[in-house]
Amino acid sequence: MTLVMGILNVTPDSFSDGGRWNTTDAAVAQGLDLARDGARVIDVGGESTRPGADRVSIEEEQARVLPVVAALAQEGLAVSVDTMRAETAKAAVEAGAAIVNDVSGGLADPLMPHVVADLDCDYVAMHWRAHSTRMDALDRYHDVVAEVRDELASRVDVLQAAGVSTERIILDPGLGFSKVAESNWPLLADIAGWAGDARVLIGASRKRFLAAAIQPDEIERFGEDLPAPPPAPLEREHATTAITTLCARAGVWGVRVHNARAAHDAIAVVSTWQNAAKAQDSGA
Ligand code: PMM
Repeated sequence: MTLVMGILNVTPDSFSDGGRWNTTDAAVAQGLDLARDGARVIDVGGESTRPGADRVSIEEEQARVLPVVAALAQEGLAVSVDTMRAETAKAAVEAGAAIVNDVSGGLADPLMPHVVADLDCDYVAMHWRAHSTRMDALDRYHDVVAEVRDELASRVDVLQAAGVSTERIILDPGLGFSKVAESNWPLLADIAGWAGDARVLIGASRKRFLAAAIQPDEIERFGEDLPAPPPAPLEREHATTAITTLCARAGVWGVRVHNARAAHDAIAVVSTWQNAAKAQDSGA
């Protein structure tokens, strides 16, 4: 069954939840709430990756994430650490994290594959081309599905060469990272094929590319047809749940979401439906 990874951004500036869980106590409370709502993994990040975001120092990143990782692990929760830095990954695993979620797939820090190889953890390799300040300049593809697959496959080669075992690697197409809105849909449409070969994680929650799909053409106000404003992050929640439902049906390993309860329920419905279908098939 598809697993829910709950997003816990301990940052002042993430696009959807920035600033809400800015202190250790607030972040830990939110992590516990996510788990109560059905998240099986809590993904703790201390550096925003929204387009245009500047990097934070390693000291600041670690001060944000390590106490939260340690507290949640102590509560018995499975924790992943959302970091591009090998040193932070190592410190977080030592504090109890079970997964390193590296949005750069090891590109941002050349030490990452070697450090992860020596740690007892899983590793999310996401498709990525550049840091937030440059990623929108690198969003051109001839064939987005083939290029993302190839670029990720070469990251897997590097990880394997450093000694990370294949079973430890989880793949993520990196929705919204160096991708215009339309580039994300062929990747999603192809996801069942990926999910057949490897564990796949999908992070679509409240992202901008969803806004374009659900945007009404116009709204009527005071008897006039006006262009509708683009749906804000919180207004993308139902679209996120639709993506979760389709991901569950496609057999993806996990979805990274802000609203764990919505994802949990969508996945439970898919699973119950699929079990009924299987029972019908075996009875036929
Ligand atoms: N997206 C964000 C951050 N971390 N990690 C993975 N593996 N996949 C993603 O798609 C991903 C990520 C950016 O979204 P956020 O600001 O809501 O955390």
